[in-house]
Amino acid sequence: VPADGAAVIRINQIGFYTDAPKVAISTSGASGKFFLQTTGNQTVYTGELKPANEPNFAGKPTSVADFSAFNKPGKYFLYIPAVGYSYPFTIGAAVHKAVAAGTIRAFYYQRASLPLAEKYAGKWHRAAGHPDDKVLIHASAASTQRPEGTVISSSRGWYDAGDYNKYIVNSGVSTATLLSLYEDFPAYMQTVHLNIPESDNKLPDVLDEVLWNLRWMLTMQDPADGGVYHKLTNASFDGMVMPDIATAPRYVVQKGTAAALDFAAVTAQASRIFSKFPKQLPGMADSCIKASIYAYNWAAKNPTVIYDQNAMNNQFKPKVVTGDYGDRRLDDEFFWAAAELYATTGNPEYLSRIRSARAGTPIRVPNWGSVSTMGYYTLLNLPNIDTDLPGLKNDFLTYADGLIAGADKNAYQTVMTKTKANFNWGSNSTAANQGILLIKAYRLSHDAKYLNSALGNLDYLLGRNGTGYAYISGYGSKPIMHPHHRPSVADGIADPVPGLLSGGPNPGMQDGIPTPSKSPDEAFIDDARSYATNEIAINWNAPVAYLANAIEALQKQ
Ligand code: 9MR
Repeated sequence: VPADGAAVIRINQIGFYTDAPKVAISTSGASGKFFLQTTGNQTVYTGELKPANEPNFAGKPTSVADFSAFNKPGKYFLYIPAVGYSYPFTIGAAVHKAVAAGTIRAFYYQRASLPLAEKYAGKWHRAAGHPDDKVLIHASAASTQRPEGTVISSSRGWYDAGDYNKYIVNSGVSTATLLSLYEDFPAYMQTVHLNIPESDNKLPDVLDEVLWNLRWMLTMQDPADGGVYHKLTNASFDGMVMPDIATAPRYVVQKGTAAALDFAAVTAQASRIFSKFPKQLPGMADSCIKASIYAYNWAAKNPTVIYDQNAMNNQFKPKVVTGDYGDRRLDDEFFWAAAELYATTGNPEYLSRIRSARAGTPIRVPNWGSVSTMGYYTLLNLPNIDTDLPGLKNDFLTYADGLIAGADKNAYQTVMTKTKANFNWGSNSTAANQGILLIKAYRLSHDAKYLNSALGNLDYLLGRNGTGYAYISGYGSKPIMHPHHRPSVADGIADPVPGLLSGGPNPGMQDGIPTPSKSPDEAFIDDARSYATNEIAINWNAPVAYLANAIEALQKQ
């Protein structure tokens, strides 16, 4: 038996729910029989490999091992005689519970301004980084009340990614995704224990984690006018060092429309959710909705302030060369903010703005720069949505149908592997965000095809893919080991910080690091220098946290 079965057989390395679809892919294109065996090499199921209708992007045929019919819990391997054995996996209930919780715990490891105690962080305990209690107003952000060089305090928050900066646009969409996870599955999220410093209080842990970032976000609003600074950043990226060693000056830079609107959206949503916890968080819901309206009104008065880092650097010193998140299209941000404000306040003025914008605001899988569907998600949860926005449910399900059409034909049998266009910077977050959209479609329709397709994308992220990696650190038999993540590189510990989703295949090679394959879904390298394929980021972890936890929640019903 050849020894490379585990490399050839692409399978969710964690496992399968007892009664859910169970599929593995052989990249050898082998035909003939496959066998499901126990760890004691007893065959419990025999099936026939079927060729996939389409080759993979590299032009190679694959074959499909479908063992959905087998539903006895246990630990198994797949065996294909010409190929060998797969990695082991589990069939049973709650198979993704641990990895799902791990993807939220990952946010704890991203916390700025806090030492990570061994009690919570395990071997990845570390000193606090970035107190951010003496942050400078950058020349681009100077105002009469806060001239250049004014010192403000803006501590807490999550580090954005492999770098140590804090960007409002990206923070907004990440925080909102975790808040939606709670909002959509409150009962299940009560059962998710994260072992974080606040775990003993009366709030669900996911909300405690969100608060670490939300409290930072609130400090990014200029109290004088409601505008929101685009980011809190060094002038340039730190070296690959631990956060407490990274002590370069920190700035808040110019206010912008996208920042104000993403801030307005997430604070409106937070207000709605935290209003349910008045005893635990007195005043929080109130502060959030005030901050939200203040920011929205700033944006309405300043609707076209694009964050253009080059233009800023031509005018102001010091030059800032960290991530820009410079979105040039803002109608979707207006739409999302109006949707959250409408859902929280019921003010019909927001509804009329939503109604007049709707035709020009297509449904699509969201990302940090395209957030209209974040708004649709919230609107679709409203009890009177059929009268507020007639036809929206139908439009949404039509979009979801388009997403899944043909997914069962391609080489890996997932929505993600339908089109090459899915593979750009942060492609794994596309897989996760498609999964969220499909979960929402399932919640609207109760049609299992959407849930199964969402699960297929989780299978994709955990190993049924073009590289054979399980893309979440710390989980699976072949997890990523070298993410572009400063603490994971600098801490001297072999295992990377766990629960982090790698950006994933991206043939763009913006970092100049060659990948072993140029094929879109294989253009990946588990190398810490490869920030274009193997960085981690909060806006990638939040959707996989939603997807994995939602799937766990729905398996229980
Ligand atoms: O996720 C962002 C991606 O969509 C952009 O193409 C890329 C280049 O601008 O930047 C990515 O975001 C990075 C951010 O700018 C800085 N922190 C790390 C982020 C992930 O790579």
